[in-house]
Amino acid sequence: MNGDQKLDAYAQARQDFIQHFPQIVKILTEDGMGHPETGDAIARLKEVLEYNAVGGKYQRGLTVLIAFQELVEPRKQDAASLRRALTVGWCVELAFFLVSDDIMDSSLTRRGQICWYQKPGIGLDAINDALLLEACIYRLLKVYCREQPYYLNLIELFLQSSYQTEIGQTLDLITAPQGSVDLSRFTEKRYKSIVKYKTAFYSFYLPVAAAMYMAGIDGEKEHANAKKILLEMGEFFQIQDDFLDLFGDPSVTGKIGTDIQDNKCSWLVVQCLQQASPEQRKVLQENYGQKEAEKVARVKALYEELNLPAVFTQYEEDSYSRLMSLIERCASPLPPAIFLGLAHNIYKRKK
Ligand code: GPP
Ligand code: MG
Ligand code: MG
Ligand code: MG
Repeated sequence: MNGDQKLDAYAQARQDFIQHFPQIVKILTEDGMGHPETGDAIARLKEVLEYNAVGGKYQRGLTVLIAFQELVEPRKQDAASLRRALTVGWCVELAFFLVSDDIMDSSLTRRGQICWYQKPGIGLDAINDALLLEACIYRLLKVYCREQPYYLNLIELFLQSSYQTEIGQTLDLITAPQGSVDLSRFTEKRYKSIVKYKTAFYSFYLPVAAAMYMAGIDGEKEHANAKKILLEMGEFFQIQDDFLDLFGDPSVTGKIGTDIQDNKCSWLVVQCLQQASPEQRKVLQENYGQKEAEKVARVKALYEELNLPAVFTQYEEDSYSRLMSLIERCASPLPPAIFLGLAHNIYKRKK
């Protein structure tokens, strides 16, 4: 495939993916909608799905579909198999973590709109909405994949990935206690553990691993190799997310950053501490983890003094080369294109 055809393959997959959403909503709501006892709850679920599952990049969900198409022989890609791949993609995309993450991070916007819990009349009821979204994953898997030999593998994969994300969120939260700035907590080592668990498993390993199981690839060695590459990509993806939290354009990222206010162990603060003089460390100590706009601006100015945007650009280059050599070494027996396509989508991203 040349570059243009590759682009077309992505554009086509994206269109198919988005077009499958009404079917997802239908399956999840058709039995309950007219039900005298639960009809009102199902109507709420429909609203939750439509507000929270659409409008993102569909990076995770599309990865399932594209990896599936690359792993399965074309003659075995019948309409029903493709529908299952689309559905599993939507299972990854349901984003139940994002709804609760925004509550925990006191965020204001996501995907260019107000966070669900910030909507008037929603508030902490959003916690239950996130749980409903999680339950939808297993309802969809049951409807579409119950008869498949990989059904149990998929269920275990989703359960395991969710657990790992929750462990990651736990590390993220306990390293960022409200109102207690302790800069010694923000080490590179802690940073790597947080991002591996909160982001890399769910956003990178899960979608590719799901496609592998669907293609009948369930060997430990194959999964371990893919995981090595995907966890590295996930770490880089979260470093970008941390960079964009402060230096991205909210009209492009669709979200207003909160990491400084939230006292987060962000890649930026870890880099800052590695370079800061004792005076600069004091500036950080006095201004980090607080909501006042002047304090946030002071931290940003410190990051700029230390040239962290340039440090990030350099890091991005280095990380890209490391990833390319990792793909050369570990992709086999999977086609490297799966990983190269993903890398292509995330490097130099602005959202
Ligand atoms: C990572 O941190 C986000 C999460 C752990 C939510 C996970 C969602 C998945 C689908 C895995 P973050 O709080 O920096 O994310 P954001 O910047 O998007 O709020
Ligand atoms: Mg967040
Ligand atoms: Mg978070
Ligand atoms: Mg973030």
